[in-house]
Amino acid sequence: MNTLKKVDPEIYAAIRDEVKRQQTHIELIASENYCSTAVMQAQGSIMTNKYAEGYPDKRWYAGCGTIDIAEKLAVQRAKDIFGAEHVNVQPHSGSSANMAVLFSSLTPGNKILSMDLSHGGHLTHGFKKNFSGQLYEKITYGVSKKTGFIDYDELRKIAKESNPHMIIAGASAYPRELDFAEFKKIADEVGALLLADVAHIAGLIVAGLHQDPVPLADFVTTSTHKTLRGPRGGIILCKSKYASKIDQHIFPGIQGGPLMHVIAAKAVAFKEANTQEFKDAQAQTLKNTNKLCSELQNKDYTIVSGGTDNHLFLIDLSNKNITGTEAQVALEKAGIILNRNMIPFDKRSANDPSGIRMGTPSVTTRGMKEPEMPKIANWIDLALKASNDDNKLKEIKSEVVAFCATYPLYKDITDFED
Ligand code: DSN
Repeated sequence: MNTLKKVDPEIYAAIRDEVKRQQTHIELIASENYCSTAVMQAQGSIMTNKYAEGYPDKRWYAGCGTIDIAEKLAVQRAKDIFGAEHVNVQPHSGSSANMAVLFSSLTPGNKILSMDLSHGGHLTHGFKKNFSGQLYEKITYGVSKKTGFIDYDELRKIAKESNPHMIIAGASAYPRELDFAEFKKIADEVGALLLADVAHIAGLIVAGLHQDPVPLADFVTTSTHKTLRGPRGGIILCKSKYASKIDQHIFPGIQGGPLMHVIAAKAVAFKEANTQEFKDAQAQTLKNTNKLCSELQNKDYTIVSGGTDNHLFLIDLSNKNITGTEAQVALEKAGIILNRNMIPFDKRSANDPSGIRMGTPSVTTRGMKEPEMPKIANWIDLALKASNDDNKLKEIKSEVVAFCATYPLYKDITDFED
């Protein structure tokens, strides 16, 4: 990055320091991952220079020949890994993908039945300050207070009482498998459209390790950078009958020129996802999450729903004399990165909730396996117990940094000079 260093030393330094941060911390944010160098090379390419409004072979500007090759590859590869009838790879994010689906099928005032935010739902599923909550009426379902699992009987009851136009199956902080077949049954019973937002679990679905909504749902959306391990972005999968409506609602509906460098990077990620190596990594993610979760359970931490079926879990800290925010801050001082999170039926606010969320996609990509999970659990436990002791947190951090050095990350792109 010598050119960048000369042109903009401040941004150069920020990137250099971020590389160091990623290399020296244990990353447990469930929605993050480390994409490959090949993905970043495509994303950092000259495709950023090209305007390509429209779709392959139907562009508004000249000079889109090579751009079309990239977008066609991205679309075909996404179809291959998900088995989808139609794919739009242009959404700039998972939020844009959801916006286009909602705009394509609902009119303002229509009802959306989606998961309560504090039970694990997402902002774009009808949160009052998000476009989705401003334009549509949100009705919520949630998890059972007793089990922490989605209560499908209650969901059916709410659906029958409220007659929603659309049901959204999907979550940002739900540690259990989503029963898409049951969602589909309920949607059909009340004549609602079904949107499956699989942002968190897309990689697991591609690997055949989670129930697949693609044959069932009218629309499936996902961001591309979580378990899927691509560049930051989104895609929409749908049945052929919705193809032109979806395409029009992305462009010209809510977006202009597609981010062609990102679409090229998505194509690379989808190629990588179509390998045994990717499937093995997804299986290892499940093993690692399960192991980390049970280690913390053995250390007397309360796990929401009693465990996990996927890449993440939530700890309820309400019996631990520490809030989610305090835990997040203490853990960062110890070199462990995760996020505070509301837990179902939380008595505290979103700003300082009772829980923390963690997941293992990043540490798995880094090469860590089950034997490493007790070490991480131990550091988490020590840091939470010493949350007010900066010296102890510093001591833990030095162990974490030494540990991380044994799992090299982005060695091929770290020719930074100080
Ligand atoms: N912000 C993401 C997450 O952390 O789950 C969801 O989009």
